[in-house]
Amino acid sequence: MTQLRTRAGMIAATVLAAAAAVFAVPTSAHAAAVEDDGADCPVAASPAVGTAQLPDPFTRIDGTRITTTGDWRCRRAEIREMAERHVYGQKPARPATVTGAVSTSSITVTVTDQGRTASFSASVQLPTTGSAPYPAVVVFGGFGADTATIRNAGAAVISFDPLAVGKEGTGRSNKQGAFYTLYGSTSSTGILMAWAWGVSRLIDVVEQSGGSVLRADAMGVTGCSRYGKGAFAAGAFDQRLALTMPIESGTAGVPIVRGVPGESGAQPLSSAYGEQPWLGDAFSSYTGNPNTLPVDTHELVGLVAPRGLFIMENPHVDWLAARSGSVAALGGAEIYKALGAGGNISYWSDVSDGTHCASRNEWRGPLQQNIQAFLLKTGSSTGTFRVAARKQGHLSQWRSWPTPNLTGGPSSPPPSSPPSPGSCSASITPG
Ligand code: MCU
Repeated sequence: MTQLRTRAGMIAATVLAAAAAVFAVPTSAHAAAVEDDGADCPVAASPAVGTAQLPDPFTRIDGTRITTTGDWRCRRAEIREMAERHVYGQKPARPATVTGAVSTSSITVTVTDQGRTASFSASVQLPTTGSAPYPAVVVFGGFGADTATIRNAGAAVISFDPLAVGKEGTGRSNKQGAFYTLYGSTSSTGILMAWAWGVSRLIDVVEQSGGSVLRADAMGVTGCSRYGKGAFAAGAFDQRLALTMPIESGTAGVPIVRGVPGESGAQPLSSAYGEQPWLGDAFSSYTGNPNTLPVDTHELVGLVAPRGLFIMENPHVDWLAARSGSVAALGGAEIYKALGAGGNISYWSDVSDGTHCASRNEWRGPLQQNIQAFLLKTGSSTGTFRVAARKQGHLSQWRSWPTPNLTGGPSSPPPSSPPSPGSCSASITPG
Protein backbone atom coordinates (compact mmCIF):
# COMPACT_ATOMS: atom_id res chain seq x y z
CA MET A 1 0.00 0.00 0.00
CA THR A 2 2.84 2.27 0.75
CA GLN A 3 3.38 1.88 -2.94
CA LEU A 4 -0.07 3.09 -3.81
CA ARG A 5 -0.03 5.95 -1.37
CA THR A 6 3.28 7.23 -2.69
CA ARG A 7 1.97 7.03 -6.20
CA ALA A 8 -1.20 8.76 -5.12
CA GLY A 9 0.83 11.61 -3.74
CA MET A 10 2.59 12.03 -7.05
CA ILE A 11 -0.63 11.98 -8.98
CA ALA A 12 -1.96 14.63 -6.65
CA ALA A 13 0.03 17.10 -8.68
CA THR A 14 -2.08 16.26 -11.72
CA VAL A 15 -4.18 19.15 -12.86
CA LEU A 16 -7.83 18.66 -12.14
CA ALA A 17 -10.69 20.16 -14.01
CA ALA A 18 -13.93 20.64 -12.21
CA ALA A 19 -17.38 20.54 -13.69
CA ALA A 20 -19.96 22.22 -11.56
CA ALA A 21 -23.66 21.91 -12.12
CA VAL A 22 -26.13 23.65 -9.91
CA PHE A 23 -29.74 22.52 -9.96
CA ALA A 24 -32.31 25.16 -9.32
CA VAL A 25 -34.40 22.91 -7.12
CA PRO A 26 -35.12 23.82 -3.51
CA THR A 27 -34.35 21.39 -0.76
CA SER A 28 -37.36 19.11 -0.58
CA ALA A 29 -35.87 16.10 1.12
CA HIS A 30 -37.43 14.90 4.28
CA ALA A 31 -36.33 11.89 6.16
CA ALA A 32 -39.15 9.39 6.37
CA ALA A 33 -40.74 8.41 9.65
CA VAL A 34 -39.97 4.77 8.97
CA GLU A 35 -36.95 2.69 8.04
CA ASP A 36 -38.62 1.34 4.88
CA ASP A 37 -41.77 2.99 3.55
CA GLY A 38 -42.28 0.28 0.92
CA ALA A 39 -42.33 -2.71 3.25
CA ASP A 40 -45.88 -3.55 2.06
CA CYS A 41 -45.01 -3.53 -1.67
CA PRO A 42 -45.00 -6.92 -3.40
CA VAL A 43 -41.71 -7.75 -5.14
CA ALA A 44 -41.64 -10.48 -7.80
CA ALA A 45 -38.68 -12.68 -8.73
CA SER A 46 -35.77 -10.69 -10.15
CA PRO A 47 -35.65 -10.44 -13.95
CA ALA A 48 -32.98 -12.19 -15.99
CA VAL A 49 -30.52 -9.51 -17.03
CA GLY A 50 -27.51 -9.55 -19.31
CA THR A 51 -26.46 -6.07 -20.21
CA ALA A 52 -23.30 -4.05 -19.91
CA GLN A 53 -25.50 -0.96 -19.67
CA LEU A 54 -26.97 0.18 -16.39
CA PRO A 55 -30.45 -1.23 -15.69
CA ASP A 56 -33.30 1.27 -16.12
CA PRO A 57 -34.24 2.45 -12.61
CA PHE A 58 -37.69 3.44 -13.83
CA THR A 59 -38.76 0.09 -15.36
CA ARG A 60 -40.49 -2.28 -12.98
CA ILE A 61 -39.72 -5.99 -12.76
CA ASP A 62 -42.88 -6.64 -14.82
CA GLY A 63 -41.45 -4.55 -17.66
CA THR A 64 -43.75 -1.51 -17.34
CA ARG A 65 -42.34 1.96 -16.69
CA ILE A 66 -43.36 4.12 -13.77
CA THR A 67 -45.13 7.36 -14.70
CA THR A 68 -45.84 9.19 -11.42
CA THR A 69 -43.76 10.16 -8.40
CA GLY A 70 -46.16 8.06 -6.33
CA ASP A 71 -45.13 4.99 -8.38
CA TRP A 72 -41.59 5.37 -7.09
CA ARG A 73 -42.42 4.00 -3.62
CA CYS A 74 -43.05 0.44 -4.82
CA ARG A 75 -40.45 0.62 -7.59
CA ARG A 76 -37.99 1.62 -4.88
CA ALA A 77 -39.07 -1.46 -2.91
CA GLU A 78 -38.17 -3.64 -5.90
CA ILE A 79 -34.70 -2.12 -6.13
CA ARG A 80 -34.21 -2.43 -2.40
CA GLU A 81 -35.22 -6.08 -2.41
CA MET A 82 -33.05 -6.94 -5.43
CA ALA A 83 -30.09 -5.20 -3.80
CA GLU A 84 -30.65 -7.36 -0.73
CA ARG A 85 -31.03 -10.58 -2.73
CA HIS A 86 -28.03 -10.14 -5.00
CA VAL A 87 -25.62 -7.67 -3.39
CA TYR A 88 -25.81 -7.19 0.37
CA GLY A 89 -27.98 -9.97 1.81
CA GLN A 90 -31.24 -9.48 3.66
CA LYS A 91 -31.70 -6.79 6.29
CA PRO A 92 -34.17 -8.20 8.80
CA ALA A 93 -37.20 -6.05 9.59
CA ARG A 94 -37.16 -4.03 12.79
CA PRO A 95 -36.56 -6.52 15.60
CA ALA A 96 -39.16 -7.47 18.20
CA THR A 97 -37.53 -5.42 20.96
CA VAL A 98 -34.98 -2.65 20.88
CA THR A 99 -34.14 -0.94 24.17
CA GLY A 100 -31.40 1.41 25.27
CA ALA A 101 -30.59 4.89 26.43
CA VAL A 102 -29.22 8.13 25.06
CA SER A 103 -27.08 10.38 27.24
CA THR A 104 -24.88 13.35 26.42
CA SER A 105 -21.94 10.95 26.12
CA SER A 106 -23.27 7.61 24.89
CA ILE A 107 -26.00 5.49 23.33
CA THR A 108 -26.56 1.94 24.51
CA VAL A 109 -28.52 -0.54 22.39
CA THR A 110 -29.95 -3.94 23.33
CA VAL A 111 -31.83 -5.90 20.69
CA THR A 112 -33.91 -9.05 21.15
CA ASP A 113 -35.16 -10.95 18.14
CA GLN A 114 -36.19 -14.55 17.62
CA GLY A 115 -35.34 -15.35 21.24
CA ARG A 116 -31.76 -14.07 21.13
CA THR A 117 -30.30 -10.91 22.61
CA ALA A 118 -27.27 -8.79 21.68
CA SER A 119 -25.98 -5.39 22.78
CA PHE A 120 -23.62 -2.71 21.55
CA SER A 121 -22.98 0.94 22.27
CA ALA A 122 -21.65 4.13 20.71
CA SER A 123 -20.13 7.25 22.19
CA VAL A 124 -21.60 10.71 21.69
CA GLN A 125 -19.86 14.06 21.41
CA LEU A 126 -22.15 17.05 21.48
CA PRO A 127 -21.77 19.87 18.98
CA THR A 128 -19.87 23.00 19.86
CA THR A 129 -22.85 25.25 19.11
CA GLY A 130 -26.64 25.14 19.34
CA SER A 131 -28.93 23.75 22.00
CA ALA A 132 -30.51 20.38 22.72
CA PRO A 133 -32.07 18.41 21.16
CA TYR A 134 -29.31 18.27 18.56
CA PRO A 135 -29.09 16.82 15.07
CA ALA A 136 -26.53 14.02 14.95
CA VAL A 137 -24.24 12.28 12.47
CA VAL A 138 -23.34 8.63 12.94
CA VAL A 139 -19.62 8.41 12.15
CA PHE A 140 -18.31 4.96 11.25
CA GLY A 141 -14.93 4.05 12.76
CA GLY A 142 -12.24 6.45 13.75
CA PHE A 143 -10.76 7.92 10.58
CA GLY A 144 -11.46 9.95 7.50
CA ALA A 145 -14.54 11.85 8.65
CA ASP A 146 -14.18 15.49 9.63
CA THR A 147 -15.77 15.30 13.07
CA ALA A 148 -14.60 18.81 14.03
CA THR A 149 -16.52 20.35 11.12
CA ILE A 150 -19.58 18.25 11.91
CA ARG A 151 -19.60 19.41 15.53
CA ASN A 152 -18.83 23.02 14.64
CA ALA A 153 -21.72 22.97 12.17
CA GLY A 154 -24.10 22.11 15.01
CA ALA A 155 -24.50 18.32 14.83
CA ALA A 156 -23.46 15.80 17.47
CA VAL A 157 -21.09 13.00 16.50
CA ILE A 158 -22.16 9.45 17.31
CA SER A 159 -18.99 7.33 17.09
CA PHE A 160 -20.09 3.93 15.88
CA ASP A 161 -17.76 0.92 15.91
CA PRO A 162 -19.19 -1.23 13.10
CA LEU A 163 -16.92 -4.14 14.01
CA ALA A 164 -18.94 -4.74 17.19
CA VAL A 165 -21.95 -5.45 14.97
CA GLY A 166 -20.22 -7.22 12.07
CA LYS A 167 -16.63 -8.29 12.61
CA GLU A 168 -13.98 -8.28 9.89
CA GLY A 169 -11.47 -11.10 9.43
CA THR A 170 -13.91 -13.99 9.74
CA GLY A 171 -14.85 -16.62 7.21
CA ARG A 172 -18.23 -16.40 5.50
CA SER A 173 -19.56 -19.37 7.45
CA ASN A 174 -18.42 -18.00 10.79
CA LYS A 175 -19.60 -14.39 10.82
CA GLN A 176 -19.39 -12.65 14.18
CA GLY A 177 -20.73 -9.57 15.95
CA ALA A 178 -24.06 -8.47 17.42
CA PHE A 179 -25.95 -8.95 14.13
CA TYR A 180 -24.77 -12.55 13.80
CA THR A 181 -25.40 -13.30 17.48
CA LEU A 182 -29.05 -12.66 16.61
CA TYR A 183 -29.27 -14.01 13.07
CA GLY A 184 -26.63 -16.76 13.10
CA SER A 185 -22.96 -16.99 12.14
CA THR A 186 -23.88 -18.64 8.84
CA SER A 187 -26.27 -15.84 7.82
CA SER A 188 -25.71 -15.04 4.15
CA THR A 189 -26.02 -11.30 4.90
CA GLY A 190 -22.69 -9.50 4.51
CA ILE A 191 -21.20 -7.27 7.17
CA LEU A 192 -21.95 -4.00 5.30
CA MET A 193 -25.64 -4.76 5.79
CA ALA A 194 -24.96 -5.81 9.38
CA TRP A 195 -23.36 -2.40 9.91
CA ALA A 196 -26.35 -0.68 8.25
CA TRP A 197 -28.64 -2.66 10.57
CA GLY A 198 -26.59 -1.43 13.56
CA VAL A 199 -27.13 2.19 12.49
CA SER A 200 -30.87 1.51 12.23
CA ARG A 201 -30.95 0.16 15.76
CA LEU A 202 -29.10 3.27 17.03
CA ILE A 203 -31.80 5.36 15.34
CA ASP A 204 -34.50 3.22 17.03
CA VAL A 205 -33.03 4.06 20.42
CA VAL A 206 -32.72 7.78 19.61
CA GLU A 207 -36.35 7.71 18.42
CA GLN A 208 -37.52 6.09 21.66
CA SER A 209 -35.42 8.34 23.88
CA GLY A 210 -37.95 11.13 23.85
CA GLY A 211 -35.70 13.56 22.04
CA SER A 212 -34.19 15.45 24.95
CA VAL A 213 -30.58 15.08 23.74
CA LEU A 214 -30.66 14.02 20.07
CA ARG A 215 -33.23 14.41 17.29
CA ALA A 216 -34.14 11.22 15.44
CA ASP A 217 -35.59 13.29 12.59
CA ALA A 218 -32.27 15.04 11.95
CA MET A 219 -29.73 12.26 11.66
CA GLY A 220 -26.99 11.65 9.12
CA VAL A 221 -24.29 9.07 8.50
CA THR A 222 -20.72 9.16 7.21
CA GLY A 223 -17.51 7.14 7.05
CA CYS A 224 -14.43 6.72 4.86
CA SER A 225 -13.20 3.82 2.75
CA ARG A 226 -14.65 0.49 3.98
CA TYR A 227 -16.65 2.66 6.33
CA GLY A 228 -17.77 4.70 3.33
CA LYS A 229 -19.17 1.47 1.89
CA GLY A 230 -20.98 1.02 5.21
CA ALA A 231 -22.28 4.60 5.39
CA PHE A 232 -23.65 4.27 1.85
CA ALA A 233 -25.46 1.03 2.73
CA ALA A 234 -26.82 2.60 5.93
CA GLY A 235 -28.33 5.54 4.04
CA ALA A 236 -29.73 3.35 1.27
CA PHE A 237 -31.50 0.98 3.65
CA ASP A 238 -32.90 3.35 6.28
CA GLN A 239 -35.13 6.18 5.09
CA ARG A 240 -35.00 7.85 8.48
CA LEU A 241 -31.48 9.08 7.71
CA ALA A 242 -31.80 12.63 6.41
CA LEU A 243 -28.22 12.88 5.15
CA THR A 244 -25.81 10.24 3.80
CA MET A 245 -22.14 11.09 3.19
CA PRO A 246 -19.94 8.24 1.93
CA ILE A 247 -16.25 9.11 1.55
CA GLU A 248 -13.82 7.33 -0.83
CA SER A 249 -15.89 4.14 -0.63
CA GLY A 250 -14.45 2.26 -3.63
CA THR A 251 -15.61 -1.09 -4.96
CA ALA A 252 -18.58 -2.46 -2.95
CA GLY A 253 -19.46 1.15 -2.18
CA VAL A 254 -20.73 3.84 -4.54
CA PRO A 255 -18.96 2.89 -7.84
CA ILE A 256 -21.08 1.10 -10.43
CA VAL A 257 -20.38 -2.62 -10.33
CA ARG A 258 -20.44 -2.82 -14.13
CA GLY A 259 -17.76 -0.16 -14.40
CA VAL A 260 -15.18 -1.74 -12.10
CA PRO A 261 -13.73 -4.42 -14.43
CA GLY A 262 -13.01 -1.82 -17.10
CA GLU A 263 -11.57 0.83 -14.81
CA SER A 264 -7.81 0.56 -14.77
CA GLY A 265 -6.40 -0.17 -11.30
CA ALA A 266 -9.79 -0.36 -9.58
CA GLN A 267 -10.21 -2.95 -6.83
CA PRO A 268 -11.59 -5.97 -8.70
CA LEU A 269 -15.04 -7.26 -7.75
CA SER A 270 -13.58 -10.62 -6.70
CA SER A 271 -11.10 -8.82 -4.45
CA ALA A 272 -13.80 -6.76 -2.74
CA TYR A 273 -15.90 -9.89 -2.35
CA GLY A 274 -13.01 -11.89 -0.91
CA GLU A 275 -11.10 -9.35 1.17
CA GLN A 276 -13.77 -9.26 3.87
CA PRO A 277 -17.32 -10.64 4.04
CA TRP A 278 -18.55 -7.13 3.22
CA LEU A 279 -21.03 -8.15 0.54
CA GLY A 280 -23.65 -10.85 0.87
CA ASP A 281 -22.73 -14.41 -0.05
CA ALA A 282 -24.99 -14.20 -3.13
CA PHE A 283 -22.69 -11.65 -4.75
CA SER A 284 -20.23 -14.47 -5.57
CA SER A 285 -22.36 -15.17 -8.69
CA TYR A 286 -21.59 -11.70 -10.05
CA THR A 287 -17.90 -11.10 -9.41
CA GLY A 288 -17.11 -12.50 -12.86
CA ASN A 289 -20.47 -11.59 -14.43
CA PRO A 290 -21.51 -8.11 -13.35
CA ASN A 291 -23.66 -7.71 -16.46
CA THR A 292 -26.12 -10.26 -15.08
CA LEU A 293 -26.69 -8.30 -11.87
CA PRO A 294 -30.33 -7.09 -11.93
CA VAL A 295 -29.43 -3.84 -10.14
CA ASP A 296 -26.44 -1.51 -10.00
CA THR A 297 -25.28 1.15 -7.61
CA HIS A 298 -26.85 4.11 -9.47
CA GLU A 299 -30.10 2.58 -8.18
CA LEU A 300 -28.69 2.37 -4.67
CA VAL A 301 -28.00 6.09 -4.97
CA GLY A 302 -31.69 6.24 -5.95
CA LEU A 303 -32.68 4.44 -2.76
CA VAL A 304 -31.32 7.43 -0.87
CA ALA A 305 -33.41 9.87 -2.96
CA PRO A 306 -34.89 12.34 -2.30
CA ARG A 307 -32.94 12.61 0.96
CA GLY A 308 -29.64 14.46 1.23
CA LEU A 309 -26.65 12.67 -0.29
CA PHE A 310 -23.10 14.03 -0.48
CA ILE A 311 -20.66 11.65 -2.19
CA MET A 312 -16.97 12.39 -1.68
CA GLU A 313 -14.34 10.58 -3.75
CA ASN A 314 -10.60 10.52 -4.34
CA PRO A 315 -9.57 10.53 -8.02
CA HIS A 316 -5.86 10.02 -7.36
CA VAL A 317 -5.90 6.43 -6.14
CA ASP A 318 -7.03 4.14 -8.95
CA TRP A 319 -7.98 1.39 -6.47
CA LEU A 320 -10.89 3.58 -5.35
CA ALA A 321 -12.70 3.39 -8.71
CA ALA A 322 -13.73 7.05 -8.73
CA ARG A 323 -14.66 6.98 -12.44
CA SER A 324 -17.24 4.28 -11.75
CA GLY A 325 -18.25 6.29 -8.71
CA SER A 326 -18.95 9.36 -10.83
CA VAL A 327 -21.17 7.28 -13.14
CA ALA A 328 -23.14 5.96 -10.14
CA ALA A 329 -23.65 9.52 -8.92
CA LEU A 330 -24.67 10.80 -12.37
CA GLY A 331 -27.04 7.86 -12.95
CA GLY A 332 -28.52 8.18 -9.47
CA ALA A 333 -28.93 11.93 -9.97
CA GLU A 334 -31.41 11.11 -12.77
CA ILE A 335 -33.62 9.50 -10.12
CA TYR A 336 -33.30 12.57 -7.90
CA LYS A 337 -34.24 14.77 -10.86
CA ALA A 338 -37.24 12.62 -11.76
CA LEU A 339 -38.42 12.99 -8.16
CA GLY A 340 -38.04 16.78 -8.32
CA ALA A 341 -35.08 16.72 -5.92
CA GLY A 342 -32.08 17.18 -8.21
CA GLY A 343 -30.53 19.65 -5.79
CA ASN A 344 -30.32 17.11 -2.99
CA ILE A 345 -27.42 15.07 -4.36
CA SER A 346 -23.86 16.39 -4.52
CA TYR A 347 -20.66 14.77 -5.73
CA TRP A 348 -17.13 15.99 -5.17
CA SER A 349 -13.95 14.31 -6.38
CA ASP A 350 -12.07 17.47 -7.30
CA VAL A 351 -9.54 17.31 -4.44
CA SER A 352 -5.82 17.97 -4.43
CA ASP A 353 -4.42 15.63 -1.76
CA GLY A 354 -4.14 12.06 -3.02
CA THR A 355 -3.81 10.54 0.46
CA HIS A 356 -6.64 8.11 1.12
CA CYS A 357 -9.05 9.40 3.80
CA ALA A 358 -7.08 12.62 4.23
CA SER A 359 -8.54 15.62 6.02
CA ARG A 360 -9.52 17.88 3.11
CA ASN A 361 -10.10 21.62 3.01
CA GLU A 362 -12.19 21.31 -0.14
CA TRP A 363 -14.93 19.35 1.62
CA ARG A 364 -15.28 21.54 4.74
CA GLY A 365 -17.62 24.09 3.17
CA PRO A 366 -19.92 21.60 1.42
CA LEU A 367 -19.98 19.37 4.52
CA GLN A 368 -21.15 22.28 6.62
CA GLN A 369 -23.65 23.28 3.93
CA ASN A 370 -25.11 19.79 3.75
CA ILE A 371 -25.51 19.64 7.52
CA GLN A 372 -27.23 23.01 7.46
CA ALA A 373 -29.54 22.05 4.61
CA PHE A 374 -30.56 18.56 5.65
CA LEU A 375 -30.08 18.36 9.43
CA LEU A 376 -30.46 21.90 10.76
CA LYS A 377 -32.82 22.91 7.92
CA THR A 378 -31.36 26.38 7.94
CA GLY A 379 -29.88 26.42 4.46
CA SER A 380 -30.59 25.11 1.03
CA SER A 381 -28.69 22.52 -0.93
CA THR A 382 -26.97 23.27 -4.20
CA GLY A 383 -26.65 19.92 -5.92
CA THR A 384 -23.04 20.66 -6.77
CA PHE A 385 -21.13 18.17 -8.93
CA ARG A 386 -17.37 18.70 -9.01
CA VAL A 387 -15.85 15.82 -10.89
CA ALA A 388 -12.08 15.55 -11.30
CA ALA A 389 -11.21 15.34 -15.00
CA ARG A 390 -8.93 12.36 -14.34
CA LYS A 391 -11.89 10.26 -13.25
CA GLN A 392 -14.83 11.80 -15.08
CA GLY A 393 -17.29 9.15 -16.21
CA HIS A 394 -19.93 9.72 -18.89
CA LEU A 395 -23.44 8.54 -18.18
CA SER A 396 -24.39 8.53 -21.85
CA GLN A 397 -22.02 5.59 -22.38
CA TRP A 398 -23.79 3.62 -19.69
CA ARG A 399 -27.48 4.06 -20.32
CA SER A 400 -30.02 3.74 -23.07
CA TRP A 401 -33.04 4.73 -20.96
CA PRO A 402 -34.45 8.24 -20.82
CA THR A 403 -35.29 9.98 -17.58
CA PRO A 404 -39.07 10.17 -17.33
CA ASN A 405 -41.07 13.25 -16.59
CA LEU A 406 -42.92 11.85 -13.62
CA THR A 407 -46.26 13.48 -12.96
CA GLY A 408 -47.47 14.29 -9.49
CA GLY A 409 -45.00 16.96 -8.46
CA PRO A 410 -42.19 16.53 -5.99
CA SER A 411 -41.73 13.25 -4.28
CA SER A 412 -44.60 12.49 -1.96
CA PRO A 413 -43.96 12.03 1.74
CA PRO A 414 -44.10 8.54 3.22
CA PRO A 415 -47.44 7.26 4.51
CA SER A 416 -48.31 8.71 7.90
CA SER A 417 -49.27 5.33 9.34
CA PRO A 418 -46.58 3.00 8.15
CA PRO A 419 -47.30 -0.64 7.45
CA SER A 420 -46.12 -2.79 10.35
CA PRO A 421 -42.82 -4.31 9.48
CA GLY A 422 -43.58 -7.96 9.16
CA SER A 423 -9.04 -2.59 11.45
CA CYS A 424 -8.23 -0.44 8.94
CA SER A 425 -5.48 2.13 9.23
CA ALA A 426 -6.69 4.37 6.42
CA SER A 427 -4.34 2.76 4.00
CA ILE A 428 -5.21 0.76 0.94
CA THR A 429 -4.21 -2.84 0.53
CA PRO A 430 -4.35 -3.99 -3.05
CA GLY A 431 -6.04 -7.39 -3.10
C1 MCU B 1 -11.78 1.55 -0.07
O1 MCU B 1 -11.96 0.67 1.01
C2 MCU B 1 -11.04 -0.34 1.34
C3 MCU B 1 -10.64 -1.16 0.14
O2 MCU B 1 -11.79 -1.76 -0.42
C4 MCU B 1 -9.67 -2.24 0.58
O3 MCU B 1 -9.19 -3.00 -0.51
C5 MCU B 1 -8.48 -1.66 1.29
O4 MCU B 1 -7.73 -2.72 1.85
O5 MCU B 1 -8.93 -0.89 2.36
C6 MCU B 1 -9.78 0.19 2.05
C7 MCU B 1 -10.05 0.80 3.39
O6 MCU B 1 -11.00 0.51 4.04
O7 MCU B 1 -9.06 1.59 3.84
C8 MCU B 1 -9.19 2.15 5.11
